[in-house]
Formats: sequence, structure tokens, C-alpha cells
Amino acid sequence: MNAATTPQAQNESNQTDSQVHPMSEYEKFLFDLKGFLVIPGVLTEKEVRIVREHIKTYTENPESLPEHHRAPMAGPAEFIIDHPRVMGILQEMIDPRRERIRLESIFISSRSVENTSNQWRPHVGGTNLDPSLTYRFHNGRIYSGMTRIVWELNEVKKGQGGTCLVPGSHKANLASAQEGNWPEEADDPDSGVWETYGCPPGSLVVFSEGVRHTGSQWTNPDNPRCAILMAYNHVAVRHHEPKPCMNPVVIGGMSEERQGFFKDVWVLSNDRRNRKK
Ligand SMILES: O=C(O)CCC(=O)C(=O)O
Repeated sequence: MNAATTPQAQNESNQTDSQVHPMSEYEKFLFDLKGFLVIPGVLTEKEVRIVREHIKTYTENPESLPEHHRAPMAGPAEFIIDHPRVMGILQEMIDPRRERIRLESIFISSRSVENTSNQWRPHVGGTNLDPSLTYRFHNGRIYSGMTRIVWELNEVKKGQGGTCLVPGSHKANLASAQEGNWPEEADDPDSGVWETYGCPPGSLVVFSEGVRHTGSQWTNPDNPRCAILMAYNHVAVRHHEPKPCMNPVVIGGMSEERQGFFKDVWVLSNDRRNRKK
């Protein structure tokens, strides 16, 4: 079994810090350099099957699921919220304290050769001062705002439909999407600045939302894309309006520990006895 995986796909969590799989120094180096990272084969075959089946039922026949399982990250797929590999990344990049990390948005990405709608829509990029999209390096550590975790549940063949990213663009100084002056020529898919990846099912792609990125046309006829894209952020900021699937019934059905990822946007408790620094 991959050292980065949970022992089994489970609905209940008793997660402790010992279930955090820390990033290696090289992973941190790569993430800071490029703004993204691909970690192949994080989930076991069984875990991939469980999550994929849940996504299929949720997409095709949601009424057949108990109400509190009607979300991509609910029921048998709940374990992906705080998978040890994900926590190792978020606690390194957002905040070492689990209670300061929020899951703020989620969606499923399905692409196939039949879908010919334009997927090439580059966005973000450049040093970003918006607190929810910021990226900084200070006192020896990364401070990333919105951090995207992509679970690729099917094989991705390189250059055939995975997310495309411009390495280093989260730190670019001479252009900024926020200022509206990102060079058009750099957005050409053949400009030479884009990078993408291939990976087996169950892989993790992690990127700072501040990196310029886009979806791309799926041209692999052997399998469609089946991915879950989750946006985490520091608990003091929020970029996305909550998705309808992030509702009290779904959240209330989760383990108490995981419910903490959906709390409101605040850090300091009114209850001063429980005040945390
Ligand atoms: O679907 C993709 O590959 C990219 C998704 C995207 O653009 C985003 O997360 O903002």
C-alpha cells in the first residue's frame, strides 16, 4: 500500500496529527518554484473505485443516495477531505493549525472527447494582493491563500486534457491578471509557457489558485476525465460563495472533525476561555 494512503476508505474520522503525511523538502521546493505539484498514485485502487462510484451515483442518480451523502466529498468519499497527503500539504502551505483551514468550494470536472465546448479559459496569474488568492514566502515558509487540490480519478495522458498551468506565474511581477495586463501572446496554448501533466488514477494535483491556469480539451479517447476539484483557504478569508451541496444536512452528516472544515469565516472565538492565539 502506498505510504500516503488511508488504511481504508472510511466514513468516520479520528484523525490526529499522526495522520498527516508531511511534504518532502523537494515537494516544497517545487511548489514554491512552480506554484504546483503533481503527486502520482496517492489513492489505492480500492479508494479510487469507491470515490469514482460515489461520483457516478451522485451525478446520475442523486436521489438514490441518503440526503447527507449528496455531495462529491460526502458519504464514502468523505475521507478525501482530510486525507493525510492533503493535510500535509495544507498544513505546510495554509496554516499548521488544522482549525485554521477551510474547505471553501468543490466541483466535479468531467471532460471527454465528445465534449467540444471551449475549455481553454486561462485565468489568474501575477503577484496577487487579494488576501484570498495571495501567495507569499516569508521566514522560511510558504503562505498560500486559496489552494486547489485536484483528485484525478481516471488516467490523465500528458497533453490530452489535464489542467494546464504557467509555472512561476503566481509570483510574476511584470503582468497581473488582477490588473488586466496579462500578455495575450502568453495565453496561446503554443506560447511555450504552459505546462501540463500525465498521471495514473488516484493522483493529486495541487496548485496555488494564484498560478495562471486553465482547463483544456480532452482528446484521450480511452477514458474521460473524472476529477474532483477542491478549494481550501485560510479560515479568515473566503473567495467562493458556498456551493449548494455544502449545506447543513451534508455537513451535519460528517464526522465532527470534518465539520470543522466548513465553519464560518472567523478565527477568534467569543468564548475567551477557549481563545486560541
Ligand atoms: O478543469 C480544469 O482543469 C481547471 C479548473 C480551473 O480552471 C480552476 O480550478 O479554476
